[in-house]
Amino acid sequence: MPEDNIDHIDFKALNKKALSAPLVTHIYTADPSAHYFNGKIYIYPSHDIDAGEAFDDLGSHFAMEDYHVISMDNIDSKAVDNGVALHVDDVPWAKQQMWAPDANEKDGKFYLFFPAKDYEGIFRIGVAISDSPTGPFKAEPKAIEGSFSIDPAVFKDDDGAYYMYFGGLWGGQLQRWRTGVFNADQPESPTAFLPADDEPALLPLVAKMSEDLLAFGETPKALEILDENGDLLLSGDNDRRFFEAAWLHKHNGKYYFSYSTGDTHFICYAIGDSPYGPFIYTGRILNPVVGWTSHHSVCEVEGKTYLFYHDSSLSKGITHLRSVKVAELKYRQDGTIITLNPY
Ligand code: FUB
Repeated sequence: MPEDNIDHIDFKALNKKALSAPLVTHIYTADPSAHYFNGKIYIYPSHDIDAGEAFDDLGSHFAMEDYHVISMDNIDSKAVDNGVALHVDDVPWAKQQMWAPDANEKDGKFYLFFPAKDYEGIFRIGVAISDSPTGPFKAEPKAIEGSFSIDPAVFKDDDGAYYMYFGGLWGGQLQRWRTGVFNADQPESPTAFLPADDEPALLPLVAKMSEDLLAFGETPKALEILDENGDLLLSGDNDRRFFEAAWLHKHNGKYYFSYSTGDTHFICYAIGDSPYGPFIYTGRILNPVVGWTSHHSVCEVEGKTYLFYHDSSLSKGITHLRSVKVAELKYRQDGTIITLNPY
């Protein structure tokens, strides 16, 4: 239910038939990256605010300044806001727009990975460290060397290797890096430099992380998402191609790469045999929510799988004021996922 339809929405009726309610209502939260650390659920969301920026297709209205970590003792318990975990003012290289983060744990330390625009207006990805899953986190002085674009998701594989998945179109600037250097031409255009509709779609990136999780351990590689014939999805295949919100999880030994299709508002998934892919497009996880963006994570808690997602129902459709929700996700025998309808 994209932004232009909200005039016709009866929010009372919609909220009644909603799959789930916002986990917290005292602040707006979005882009939930959920993890199960030491028997508790930790959610690393964006913290949405109304900074008075006008709506545009570059996402200038997403002018977030800090992160709060939300924790839950179990899936039915109250969600607790642990306060400010990191503020943009405490990140030396970042100027604005603290977008979708993720976190992970290694050897008792917790690492928050986050995108923000630097002082040249270029999205980079940074790391901040804490001894606690709820922070506060201390940011590294510089962004990850060679990082660009948005929406980092850091997956730990069973062999102990960590991989970062990232990238996002339009305001996420991925299309500006096609030649390997940032293209600053036509700064107001969200769609300049995208491939033509009949060309392969832009791909998300993956890089194994260094041992200390503070750097890429290798040059990021493109993550191939193929159709049923083994061909790359096309740029004009807006219902299936990658747009933003990368996430990786494993189920029964298979790798599931999931993502948002952006302007068509689906959360889709593709399955592969390696953290590097290739991934075969398989289907939809979540149908469109109220609000323009859709962003999620998949987290296993005590033998059940949950989809953490967001919508703009609490703010009555204001696209940059979103709320994090959770619902159980179920697989069929063949490993495909049963699509959720949010209302
Ligand atoms: O929250 C800002 C941006 O909106 C995220 O980085 C995207 O994934 C979209 O949800």
